Amino acid sequence: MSAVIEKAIASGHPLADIAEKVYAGTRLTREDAIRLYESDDLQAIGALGEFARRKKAGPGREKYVYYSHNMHLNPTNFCVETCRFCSYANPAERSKAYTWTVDRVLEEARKGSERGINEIHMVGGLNPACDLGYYEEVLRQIKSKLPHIHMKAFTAVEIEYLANLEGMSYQEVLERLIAVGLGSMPGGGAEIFDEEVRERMAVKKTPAHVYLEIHGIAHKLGLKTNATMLTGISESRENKIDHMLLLRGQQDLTGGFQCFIPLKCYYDGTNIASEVTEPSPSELLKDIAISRLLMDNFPHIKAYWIQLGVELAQLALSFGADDMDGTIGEEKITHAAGARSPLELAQDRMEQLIASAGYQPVERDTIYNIRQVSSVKPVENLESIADRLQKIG
Ligand code: V47
Ligand code: SF4
Repeated sequence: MSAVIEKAIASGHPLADIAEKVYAGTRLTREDAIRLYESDDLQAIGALGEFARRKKAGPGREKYVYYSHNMHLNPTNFCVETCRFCSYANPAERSKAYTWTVDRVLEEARKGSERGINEIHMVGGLNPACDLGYYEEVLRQIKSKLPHIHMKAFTAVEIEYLANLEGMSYQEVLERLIAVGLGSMPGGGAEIFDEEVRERMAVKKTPAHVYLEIHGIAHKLGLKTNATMLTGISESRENKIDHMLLLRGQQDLTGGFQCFIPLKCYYDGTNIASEVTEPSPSELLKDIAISRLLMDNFPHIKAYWIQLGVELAQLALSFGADDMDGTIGEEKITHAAGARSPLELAQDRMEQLIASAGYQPVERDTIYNIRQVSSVKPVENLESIADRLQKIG
C-alpha cells in the first residue's frame, strides 16, 4: 500500500473508508465517487488512482504506460448533425467541407505506413456521400495494400448513421465492416449521456442506450472497443459519474471495452464558451483518478495528450492513467477547436515523455498486445503534484 493511503487510513482521513475499499478491491458506489469529486485532497485522490492502476497492471507491469504508433484519418468533415461543441464539422464552414475519394484515403494511409505506423484511427462526419459501400471500399483497399495496419474505425454514432442510411440493423452494418477488415472501434461520440446536457448542446444522435447497444453488439461479434466522455459542455459531476456507471454496467454485460478516455472540450469556432465552465487541470485529474477507481472493470484509462496537453497528460499518469494514446501524425477534431498541443509526437519523444514522468514506456498494438518494452527507462520525478500543477497553470 502507498504511504499516502496508509497514512490516510490510519489518521481517520475523510476518505479513509474509500481508501480501505480501494485497498480491499471493493467496488465503489455513486456516493463514493461524489465524495471523491468533492474532496480537495488531490494528493490522496491521485495516490488512490495510482494504487488502483498498479493493482490492475499486475506483477512486473506496475510501471507500464502504453502508447501506439498510429495516425488519424478523417475522410470527411461534412456532417448532417450540428452538435454545438463541434468545430470540426462546423455548419458555418460548410462551404469548406471536404470528402476524400477512396484513392485519397488510401494515399494518406500509405504516407502513414511509410512513417512506420501500424494503426489507423479513422472517424468522420455523418455524410450521405460516404455510405456503407464507400467505407467497405476504403477498408478493402487499405487492408489489401497495407495488411499490417489495424483499422480502428467508426464511432457508434457512425454505425447508427450507416444503419439508418442503409435500412440495416447495427449488427448487419458491423458484420459487413468486419468482413472487409474492421479491427476494433474507437470510443468517440459518447459525449455526456445525460439528456438535459445533450439537449443544451443540440446532440440529437445516438442516445446512451443506442451507444451502449452498439458497443455491446460489437463486443459480441468479437471486436474490442473504447469509450469516451466529453467534459466542459455544462455537465455536472453527477452527470459524469452516471456516465461512467452506465459504461461500467455495459462492461459487466459484454466485457469488450479496453479503455476509457475522459475528453476535454475546446471552444474555438463554437458559441458555447459563455454557457459552460471549462474544467480546471485539477478537475481533469480527478476525472482520470475517479474513472480509474469507479470503472474497475475497464482494463485501461487513457490520458489523451492532444486534449490534456503534454504536461497534464504526464501528470495524469500519476493519477491512474496507463495509456498515452498514440503518436498520431495529424489531429483535426480538437485542433479545429483551438487545441495548442503538437500535431504529432515522434516515437522517441513519446517514450522520453513517459519515462521522464517516472513510467516505463511500452509500445502496444491497438488491442494491447505488447510490441516492445522500450529500452528507455523511467526517471523518478521528485517534484510534488502541487508544484507540477502550478507549472501547468
Ligand atoms: O467524439 C468533438 C470530441 C471526440 C470537440 O477511442 C471534441 O482510442 C474537444 O473520440 N473539443 C473524438 N473534443 C476523439 C475521440 C478519441 C480520441 C482519442 C482516442 C480515442 C479512442 C477516441 O472528440 C468526439 C467528440 O466527443 N469532440 N468536438 C471539441 N470542440
Ligand atoms: Fe457530426 Fe460528430 Fe461533429 Fe456531432 S460531433 S457535428 S455528429 S462530427
